[in-house]
Amino acid sequence: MSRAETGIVHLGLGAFFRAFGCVYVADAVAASGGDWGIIGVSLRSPATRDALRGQDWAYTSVSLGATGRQTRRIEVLNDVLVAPEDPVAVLNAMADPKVKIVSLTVTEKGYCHIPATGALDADHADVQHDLTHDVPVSAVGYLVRALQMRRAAGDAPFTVLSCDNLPENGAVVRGVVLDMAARIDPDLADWIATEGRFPCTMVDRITPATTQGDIAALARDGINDAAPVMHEPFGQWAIEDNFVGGARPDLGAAGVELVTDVAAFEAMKLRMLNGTHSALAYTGYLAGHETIADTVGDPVFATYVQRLWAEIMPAVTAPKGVALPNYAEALFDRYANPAIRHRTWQIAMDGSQKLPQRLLGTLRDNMDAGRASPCLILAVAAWMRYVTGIDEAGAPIDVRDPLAARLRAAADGCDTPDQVVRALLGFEEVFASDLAPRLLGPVTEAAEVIWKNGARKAAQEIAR
Ligand code: CS2
Repeated sequence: MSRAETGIVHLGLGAFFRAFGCVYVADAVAASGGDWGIIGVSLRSPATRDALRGQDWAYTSVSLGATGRQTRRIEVLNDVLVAPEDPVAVLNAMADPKVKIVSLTVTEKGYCHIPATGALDADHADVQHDLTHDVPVSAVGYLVRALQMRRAAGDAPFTVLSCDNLPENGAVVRGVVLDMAARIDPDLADWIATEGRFPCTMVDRITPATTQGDIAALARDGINDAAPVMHEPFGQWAIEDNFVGGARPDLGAAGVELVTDVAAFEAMKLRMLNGTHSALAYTGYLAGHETIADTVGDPVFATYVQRLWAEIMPAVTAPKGVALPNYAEALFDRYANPAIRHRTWQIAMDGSQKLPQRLLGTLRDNMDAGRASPCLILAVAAWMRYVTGIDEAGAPIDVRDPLAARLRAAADGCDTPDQVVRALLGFEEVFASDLAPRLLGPVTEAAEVIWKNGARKAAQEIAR
């Protein structure tokens, strides 16, 4: 079968989008046709491009169930560009009027926003660069400059489809794009505001990073692929059906839920899945567990995560037709899937960008309603312990976070856990200024237990 012509440019071609969005688009094209081939863009490293080039951009998607695996060849990519090598090629691809959608998985920090507020971080070095150069470096800059080219050519804008784990991700990306555009050319910002479309989405598929061991295991079975993607069988994609000119693949035929309001799905997923993922990542890592499956295989954390859900559910409005306890039950089974080796260290990355939407919003709602949340509080304290950069055995932790150096420096200046808590609550990018004082007492109490007895014992004490 010949490949579909390109209709989508995707920014941030990591394992997640290849295991998720590409598979749905391939299914939609198989069901209903259309020119919805994808040009992938790596914003940093050439590794994926180098691995896929020799295999004509095709790769294997490996679905890992608890009782066996299924492999499938995905042939929906038409090219992979590496932005730092040839940024103009990326802009030209995005400006091509045949491209109707520019989708993004650039992780939370890729939006150059202030996590606690959602506004563009105008002091961000990449933003500063992009405001003064025609050839950008940030994803936001690429969107703005490519939209500027489309407007200058008299073409319609593309739909911007954020697929990152942010609440109202469409509104967030729209906000940062309009803010940057307004600083460059207010008329451009007006045009984008009127003509552009930024549907919100909820994306869900657990996709651990592919390891050399995964590649070798496939090769032993006769599948030679330099860049396969490994993922759980489950997948859920809810999208607000709001595209420029209605132009999109027949995603409904691929099982995507096209809805008028995605907010309830997003809030449920961010708080119940990503919130507990982060809580288990920090506590589990400190307790010496390598993966989420190992962590929930430990009875202490199996109880801890159930208690977390009990704290979170009152702060979640269920989307129509969903029963939250059933959703939690299904999540537990997904976490326990032994075939998915999702490292706590991987999920622990970029906590400063994740905490507000995953844990702190829920905590705020619970505090406002007078509900205690000791398990969520423990998760915040465990994050603080984690970003000190030293684990419970005294060994260094490789903390990956855009604020890692500043967090570490702040913690290094402290002698006691209560000082660490006070110092880290002072990071206003993470903790809104009205929230920090309310968290001080309970987080200090939890931190004292973690520092003294370790995260596992602390979880055991709370989640009895
Ligand atoms: C995880 C997510 O790495 C992380 O922070 O919580 O990537 C999670 O696996 C996905 O959102 C699941 O859909």
